[in-house]
Amino acid sequence: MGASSMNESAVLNNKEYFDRQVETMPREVLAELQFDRLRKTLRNAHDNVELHRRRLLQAGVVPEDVHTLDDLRRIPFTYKTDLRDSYPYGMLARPLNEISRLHASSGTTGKATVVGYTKGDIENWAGLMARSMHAAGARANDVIHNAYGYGLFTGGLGAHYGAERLGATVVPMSGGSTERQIVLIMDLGATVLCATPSYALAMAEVAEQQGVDLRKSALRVGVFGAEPWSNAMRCEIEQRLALKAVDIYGLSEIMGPGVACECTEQAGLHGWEDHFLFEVLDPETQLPVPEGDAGELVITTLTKQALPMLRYRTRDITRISTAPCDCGRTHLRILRITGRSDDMLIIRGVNVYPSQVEAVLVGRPMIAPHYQLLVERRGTLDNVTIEVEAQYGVDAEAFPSIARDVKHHVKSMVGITTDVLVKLPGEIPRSQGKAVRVRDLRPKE
Ligand code: DLL
Repeated sequence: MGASSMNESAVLNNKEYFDRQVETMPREVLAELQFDRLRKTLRNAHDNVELHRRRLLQAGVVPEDVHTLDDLRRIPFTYKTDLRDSYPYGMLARPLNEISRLHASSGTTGKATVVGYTKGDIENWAGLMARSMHAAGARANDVIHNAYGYGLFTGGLGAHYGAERLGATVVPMSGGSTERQIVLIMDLGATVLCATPSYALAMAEVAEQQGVDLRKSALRVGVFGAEPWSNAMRCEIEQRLALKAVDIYGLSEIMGPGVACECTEQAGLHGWEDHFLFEVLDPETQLPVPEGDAGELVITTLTKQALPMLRYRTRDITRISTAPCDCGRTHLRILRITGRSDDMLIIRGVNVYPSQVEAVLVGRPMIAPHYQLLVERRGTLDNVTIEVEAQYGVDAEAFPSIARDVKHHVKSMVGITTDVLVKLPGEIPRSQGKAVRVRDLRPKE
């Protein structure tokens, strides 16, 4: 059965968008489906994308050589730089007249990466987003307030199409105009909020300042992602907004949001294995790590037409589990994305991700859950200053003891010595999309 016909049957058989046959498929059957789709993907990539053909040739692999899923190891990797180098259309496996949409991510350096979708790709994406939202607890009778940015970023339109496919009512809000977002959440009776976790928190804060209690809103579920966030942050958001906060993952190079999403068990994000192959590799040796160990997530698409990706090096660091989930879904779980390997700081020999510091900060007494890490070079050593913010009403006299408390806990729980600067309420910039957690002032090498 093709992916789109499966989606249709899901809609027809079950008004609530849950495809039991696919989502609870025995893992052996899932592996057969993956293998079949991998062969087709390899053909598509080999026949239609010069870069993949050349790489496969160099590796001495023709698509027919792949006889089991383990043969995946023989397939060369694809990197973000490949997309940049073939800017804008060099990696598309379809001519432009078959491409119905483009998205792009700006990134911090160099040219944007452009990604393309056929009509069929958009259909599959909407289906996977609807599946993700359903797993998160959203239903056809929900009002979904979508505060992911609309435009070239995949968040806005990805969630929008998913919400429509689910059969829900979607409010296409995009990011920004925070006061207005709050008015509309209350007035339109939104039951599901889609946003980055940092923006969800910024909304809670603005609402509190306006004297609006979002805990009394109809919000029930939050579908939050696009940036790393800690469990401490989840607890904070759940408490401030009185909803169930669920983690959603994706990246534009692979599709956009909906590559993986938590179910209501909140015990890791189900990676949708009928559409993607997931590996976790040691970034140095490029060999698989034992299940449960941390490594780099590498993804191969199985159904993408316009932009097939072979072993894409996401740079995202995570762990996976194939253990059964209490929800009954058999698709593996990604156990939270700790961060990107590019964001890893090495402070006097200790590897640290901003999210590890966040886990210590959020929920500590007298500080608000907003922070930035300032990284500087002092002599030959890197130095980190953690900028935290005092909660409203905290006396400045308490700042030195707050700083000592934070410094002590970061040292004992993360293992790095830092400076801590306590700022006044509201001084740390709030995000409307992906939060900036690190300001790196080290000289560029
Ligand atoms: O951020 C797609 C998305 C939109 C996902 C809305 C979820 C919700 P990009 O802009 O291409 O796409 O950025 C992808 O963001 O490689 C991760 O580093 C990071 N990321 C995305 N989701 C999560 C998450 C979208 N749940 C990059 N946890 C990825 C941690 C995440 N990091």
